[in-house]
Amino acid sequence: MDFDSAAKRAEELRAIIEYHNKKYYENDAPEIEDFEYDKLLHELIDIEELFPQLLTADSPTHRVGGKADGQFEPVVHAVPMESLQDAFSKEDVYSFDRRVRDVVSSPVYIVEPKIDGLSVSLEYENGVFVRGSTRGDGLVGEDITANLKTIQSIPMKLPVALPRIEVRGEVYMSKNVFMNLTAQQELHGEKTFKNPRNAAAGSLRQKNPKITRQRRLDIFVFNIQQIEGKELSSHKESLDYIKELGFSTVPFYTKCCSIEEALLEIEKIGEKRGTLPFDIDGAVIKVDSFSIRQQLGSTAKFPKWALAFKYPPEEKETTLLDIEINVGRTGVLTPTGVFEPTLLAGTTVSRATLHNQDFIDEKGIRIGDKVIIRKAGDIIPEVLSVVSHSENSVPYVMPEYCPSCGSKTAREEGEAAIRCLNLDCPSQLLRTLIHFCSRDAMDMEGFGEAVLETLVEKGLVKTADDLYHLKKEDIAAIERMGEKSAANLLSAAEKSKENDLSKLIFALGIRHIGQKAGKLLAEHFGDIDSLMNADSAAISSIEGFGEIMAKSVSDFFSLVSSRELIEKLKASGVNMKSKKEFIDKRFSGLTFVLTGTLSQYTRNEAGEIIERFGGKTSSSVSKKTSYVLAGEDAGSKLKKANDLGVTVITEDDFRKMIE
Ligand code: 0OX
Repeated sequence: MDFDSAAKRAEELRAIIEYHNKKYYENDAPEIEDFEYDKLLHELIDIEELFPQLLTADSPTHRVGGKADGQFEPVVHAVPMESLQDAFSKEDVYSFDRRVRDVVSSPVYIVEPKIDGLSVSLEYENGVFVRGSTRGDGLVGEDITANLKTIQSIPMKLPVALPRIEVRGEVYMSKNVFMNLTAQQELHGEKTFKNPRNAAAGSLRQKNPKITRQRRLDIFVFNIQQIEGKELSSHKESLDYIKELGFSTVPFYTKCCSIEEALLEIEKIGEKRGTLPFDIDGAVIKVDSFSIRQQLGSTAKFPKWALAFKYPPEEKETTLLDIEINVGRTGVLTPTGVFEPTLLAGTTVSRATLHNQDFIDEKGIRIGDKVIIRKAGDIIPEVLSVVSHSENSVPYVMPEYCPSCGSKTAREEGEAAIRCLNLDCPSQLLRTLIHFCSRDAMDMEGFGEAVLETLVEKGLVKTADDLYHLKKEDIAAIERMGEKSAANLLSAAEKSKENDLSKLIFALGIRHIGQKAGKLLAEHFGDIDSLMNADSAAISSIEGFGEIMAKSVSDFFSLVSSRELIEKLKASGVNMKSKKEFIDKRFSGLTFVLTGTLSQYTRNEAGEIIERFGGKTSSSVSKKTSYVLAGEDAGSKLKKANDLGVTVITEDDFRKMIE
């Protein structure tokens, strides 16, 4: 490479790396795999080594991590949290060993997995946890003590009251927790995290520790940064000691007496990789003896006594046999690639989402293609690229008609998704029911996906209301469902009738309306009728509601099918009122008489609204009557009101009074 092209490439690499740094460290939303990022960084390091005159003071190769972004209090690390030098080949490992052996003749190494999470420091004084912080740029991190306290495996008090100890570990989210979180987020139409590492990062940097607690993070501790009150002379000894203190230490750390042994251990960890319940992105080799570590010292960026061997993400070639279309709860058609089953990073992969038409077009994916697949963040399989098309193949186009109900599909402007517009589409029904019964919605225990699928297949459930009319014998007839389970389901359905209105609103699965919005609507309107009759402007006046949410609610209730469902649920005895005390008592001390035929409310409904606002209703008109609400064909009561000079109001007047 000549100087000019090296200079050009270095400039380009710096711009690309800075862009991805921002995405990774500050937005928790990386666009490329760590492995690809590392390769870019190493390409730049190589150029800077070859042409030192190209090195700039602000080169990303000088930085070890992200900048603290000021959301939390800064913490200056007493002992810098160094990063690790990366190795991508056996050759890199051998040259590390040679550098170590320049200083010591037969080094002992410890090999441990490199957990793919976020490095944190935990400080204890007199055996009590006093502060926890992120690594930040290695010198200054952020105080996240409150969030770290939600992690069960971090001891708040140590069995030995050491005057001072600071340990370093990696906070991670297990693959299982990540899958459940993703499923929940998808169900609620929320944005999902790309991988467990990003989910852990997003959860750890929450301003509200309650959210962090729900995310069930965990930690592996792998280093003592500083300690007073105990002498330790090696890494192995220190890991054994912190285990004794009650920390969850990095698993299967192994002593290796030569670099060959260390390489074998790295290979062993690599083989386990796909089957572990947490993500690892490599293995770390560390010199065991602290005195030799001291002799070796550090460069400006990393210790010379440790090396991170990075495993490449496993990639495999397979054949795309078919593209299946699933219709989601909101009617979105999602294409799923079906592959020749292939063993990849510990599990057999036969399906992967192809996201949408844009993704398919960008990659040029066609049925019959030879494709390269890999697991993003080692969990979710994805198509990386197309190797070749099969003979006579044609570009894939998403269906114009819904594969489930045959209705026309459409792509909304500015959206990547294609939707089925038919709200009664049966595919949407199952998703709708799963959501309706879920814990945060109507919380109907036992009505899981499999049970609901059978109930829908057998034609026993066509709307959410049918769940309240199931008969014990219908349920008991389902395979593996005994009388007892059937009884449990019926009682779960019965119990859910008492739920607060907010849960019902959320359960209806209105687009853009999550749990919190459901609560706000319930508290603001008090009952379902007031909400159903509210127009978009009244809804958007609620704090926290924008026009899109408001329109979504009014669109939903303008559909005959939605209103019918509400009426049916009402008739089945489902609670339609907010249990939160209604504080607006604008009709306090007023008495209303209702007469004639009302068109917008039943008499009962109007009466309930008046009472909720603190007013009273009476059946006869007197001088004490405050208002007569007169509908069509009002007779004697209207006349009496006029005779006594009592104010007569129309339904429209009434609507304005309660708005
Ligand atoms: C990990 C991990 C990270 C200690 C001193 C320099 C690097 N992600 O699992 N870092 C280290 O070592 C530090 N060890 C690990 N296992």
